[in-house]
Amino acid sequence: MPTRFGQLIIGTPGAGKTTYASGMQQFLSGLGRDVAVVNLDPANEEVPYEAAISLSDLVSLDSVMDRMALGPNGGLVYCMEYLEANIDWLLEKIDGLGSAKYLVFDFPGQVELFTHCSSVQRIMQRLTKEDFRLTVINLIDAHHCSEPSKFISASLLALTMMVQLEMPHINVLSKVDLMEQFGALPFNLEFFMDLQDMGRLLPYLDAPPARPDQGEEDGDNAAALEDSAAHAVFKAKRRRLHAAVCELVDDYGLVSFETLNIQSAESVGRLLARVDKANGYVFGASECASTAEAKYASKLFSSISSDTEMNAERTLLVQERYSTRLAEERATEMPAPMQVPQSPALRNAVIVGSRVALRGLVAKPELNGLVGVVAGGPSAKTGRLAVRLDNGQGGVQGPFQLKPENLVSLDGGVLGVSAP
Ligand SMILES: Nc1nc2c(ncn2[C@@H]2O[C@H](COP(=O)(O)OP(=O)(O)O)[C@@H](O)[C@H]2O)c(=O)[nH]1
Ligand SMILES: [Mg+2]
Repeated sequence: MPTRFGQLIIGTPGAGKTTYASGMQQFLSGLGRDVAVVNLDPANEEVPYEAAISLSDLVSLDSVMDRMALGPNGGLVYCMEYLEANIDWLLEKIDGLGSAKYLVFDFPGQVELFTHCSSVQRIMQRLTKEDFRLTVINLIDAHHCSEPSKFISASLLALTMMVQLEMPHINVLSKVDLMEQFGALPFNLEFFMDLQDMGRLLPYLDAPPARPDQGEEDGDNAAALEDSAAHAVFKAKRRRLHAAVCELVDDYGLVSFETLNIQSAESVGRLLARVDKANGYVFGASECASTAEAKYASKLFSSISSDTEMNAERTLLVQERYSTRLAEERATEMPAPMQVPQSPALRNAVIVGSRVALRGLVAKPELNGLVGVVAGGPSAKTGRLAVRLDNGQGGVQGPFQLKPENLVSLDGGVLGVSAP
């Protein structure tokens, strides 16, 4: 059998694993990649995707719970141990799917399976031994960002899973499209994605979530209400515990987060580009896009993957899209749209050759986030600039005629403004 590639989807219950498996299946099929979803959650009875293999065909959670007198969590641990003991069943089923399948494994959400019990780890190791190149996708509901203590514990959990599973691993904040509803976050999304210094969350542990620049008025009121001596002791201990956890996570320096809105093809494509890089995906024969739809999808994906390397850019775009309120508050810190110099002599000198990213396009939203080079302009008639976009394969597409306000300079600073 040739090397096979795929993703292992894990995360707490409700984080969006099954929805992700379904969305990723659709995206990959659109790309022309031959994909199969393996449902390893025996409690997942109704799934939105077509499962090529279901663990419930091997073992029934209900009968395990009945016969062994176990609750749902114990039952799931038993099912995973049973799968480990019968791993040949899984391998035969996978072999039966053919050699070129890209596999998406939808796991149960019970965290003890990934932190305390070793069966899942051994199942993953066995698959790796059989020449599967798999990346773990750990989904964490972005809602955790709105409460520092929840986020700190989710980060500790992510670290524990990374250390326990020893696989290529990507942590993902899911449902970022709902971020606006969580209220103001203590820090910008960038902070939660890069996670350079988690200890900065500690001052917000006892206060209701608030931005650093909003003062601590609300926190002071809450503290005044509850400031009994016993509560103060509890708070001090709780703070020390959280400080120790933050230090531990920071010391390992392993945890950072990608973001995901499963309804956005661009967001799914960005994540897939990361996964492909993590497991060294080699484009297979099935990847030849034959239909017009597949050609469009693969073009979009190749542009996204070429762009994924630009970390600052990635964070900026996600932040802009899902956290407009924060983005507005920090507008002064963000790169401004390009400004075109008035003098015709300066225009070409300053603008042509500049690297830019596209944003805010309404008629062609699929181009937002792509990067390219200004090839000419601005047109005397329309004021638009000609931009050639990277096609992700070392070539270019375009030129497209774009308004300066839809372009952000990637060369640093605001183009044109500094010109004499
Ligand atoms: N808004 C939004 N909802 C999502 C997203 N991903 C999943 N959900 C919803 O979250 C809920 C739980 O998802 P599910 O896939 O069953 O989670 P699982 O328990 O981890 O498999 C469902 O109602 C999904 O529709 C997302 O990216 N955005
Ligand atoms: Mg599920």
